[in-house]
Amino acid sequence: PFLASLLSHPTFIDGTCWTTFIDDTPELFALIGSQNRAQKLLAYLGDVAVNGSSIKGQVGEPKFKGEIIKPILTDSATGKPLDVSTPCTTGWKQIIDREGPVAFARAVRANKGCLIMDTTWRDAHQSLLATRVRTIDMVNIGHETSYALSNAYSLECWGGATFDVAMRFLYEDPWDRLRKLRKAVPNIPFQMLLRGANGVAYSSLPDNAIYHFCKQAKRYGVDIFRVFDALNDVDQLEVGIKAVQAAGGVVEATICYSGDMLNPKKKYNLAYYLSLVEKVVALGTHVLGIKDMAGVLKPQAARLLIGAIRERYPDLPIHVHTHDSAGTGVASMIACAQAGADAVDAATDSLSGMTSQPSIGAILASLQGTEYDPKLDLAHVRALDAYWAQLRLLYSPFEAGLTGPDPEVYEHEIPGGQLTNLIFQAHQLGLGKQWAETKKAYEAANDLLGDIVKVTPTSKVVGDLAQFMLDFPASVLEFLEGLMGQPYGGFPEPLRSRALRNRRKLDQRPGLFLEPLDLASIKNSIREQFGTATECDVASYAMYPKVFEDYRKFVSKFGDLSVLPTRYFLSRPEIGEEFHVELEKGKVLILKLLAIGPLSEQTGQREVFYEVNGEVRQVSVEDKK
Ligand code: 3PY
Ligand code: ZN
Repeated sequence: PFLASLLSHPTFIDGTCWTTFIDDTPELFALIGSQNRAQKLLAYLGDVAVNGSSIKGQVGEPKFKGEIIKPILTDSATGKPLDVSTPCTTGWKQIIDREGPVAFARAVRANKGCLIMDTTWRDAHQSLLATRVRTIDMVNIGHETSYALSNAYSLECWGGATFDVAMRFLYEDPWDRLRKLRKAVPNIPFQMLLRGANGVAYSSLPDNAIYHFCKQAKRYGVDIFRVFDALNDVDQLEVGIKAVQAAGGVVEATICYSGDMLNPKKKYNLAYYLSLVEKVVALGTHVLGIKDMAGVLKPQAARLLIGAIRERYPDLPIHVHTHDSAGTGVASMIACAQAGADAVDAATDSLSGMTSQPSIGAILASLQGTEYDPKLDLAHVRALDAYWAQLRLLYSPFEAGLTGPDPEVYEHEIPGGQLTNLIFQAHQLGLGKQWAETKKAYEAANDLLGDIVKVTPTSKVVGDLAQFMLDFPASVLEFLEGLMGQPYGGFPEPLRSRALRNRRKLDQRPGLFLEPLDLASIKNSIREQFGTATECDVASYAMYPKVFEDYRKFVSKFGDLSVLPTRYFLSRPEIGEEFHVELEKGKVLILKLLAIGPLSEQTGQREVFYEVNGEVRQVSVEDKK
């Protein structure tokens, strides 16, 4: 009967794709294996009840345990609650679907205000909550979102780290997420982050894999593909661009912004960016993306950069991405809008700020009534945020413990997502000092690598080198400090300065800087500790204080073992075996191992019996096995 109803179902006959079919017609599948699934679910719940969750990265319990209250959107025309039982069906996606990517780009450019991409479903939680927000929590607010953000440029909801994390830590299928979200929000363009020739992975894949991936992504719901390369390597970027073109998606080829364009001493200047834009445009992009992954695009630089691109390419839509790490995100996005950007990124207020995107409410309020007005209903956007405010607390076990903006990002340039991770690690280790050092090391590692563009995966390269530099082996640090003398030709620079950071540098023999030892007080201290002290002891101590102390403690406990034949020093005798030890001239012990007693459960010890010069003796020994 199942097969019969399946085959006669109109959607099936229709030829609608299989997976969507399963999703759209759950009633047919409800019974299959439902018992099996319940059993498995119970097994999971039982496990959580006894052992707690084993989701990686979870620290403690959620701060929010009540029922999540869903917001009610008010129809501004009637003042009545909006009916959200079905999703909103009008939005920018209609233009993409009906007229294609080129027409969409033209319409975006012709649009008067500055549009908003909402990052709440991707970058915001990737940057603040370790990418842990689950599909169900987005689906549950899907219909409301379709109304509140119906005039948004796009909803970023896929790609970046979400793909990996969904499977690895949340035990979810990212494709299933895409399909479910698509169903809940049919009207707003869905945007994903594609790491150029790396796809959503951390290094290059064969071209056919990228083409295949983009085809599926487009098919199951992605409309706009933000394609970047972590080194702004145009050849790498081209693979992604071509793959999206082949899939029929909107190409948002993206250049990554690094450093400080306003500083003439820095590597990446306006000419560099303009030449990149020229190449990207030549490859055929529908929209130009500017990706400020660390949040270092200062308002003044934004004005200059966007202004210059706008002047050269009056018809090219420009979409700017940023992170609010320094606290200047809102100001920068307003500057972008004023300089001619067509869309900027923002996140719901409760998941905005710091390493996430700037607050959508703040940007809307700032642009409201101006010629750049994004034309979103502020009351609806606030209502959505009431939901996310609860969710932020529900996901509190994944908070990184950020406490405020970090304008030092202008120096260390750590991308938003990575900054959160590094802070989290430092907090977990309880190392406030280490955190300051990590930032400095990151900066130094970037310089050593030639001041590269830093974003996944190159940001990890810099981060890993920085960790390594924090942990230079002691011998290397001592050598570089000058404690072993001066090498011919001097020390290697800039390695020396960067490795030593705040440590001193000796450029003469180290002895010149050492305080003389107080030999008499060393002798006293040895005598106090161990009863006797000779000048030789003092000399030993001066060379190896710790080793000397450990040696003397051992001797205090076991005596002088130098007289013990090596055979018995290294292994135990057989039971009954007799052997001799000459303690001093003429003073010989005749020893025989008699027995080893059973392990005492109470003390964890065993009694060992020896015959010493004809007498039975016993010692208690802790069994360390
Ligand atoms: C990613 O690649 O995941 C990023 O968010 C880069 O900014
Ligand atoms: Zn980002």
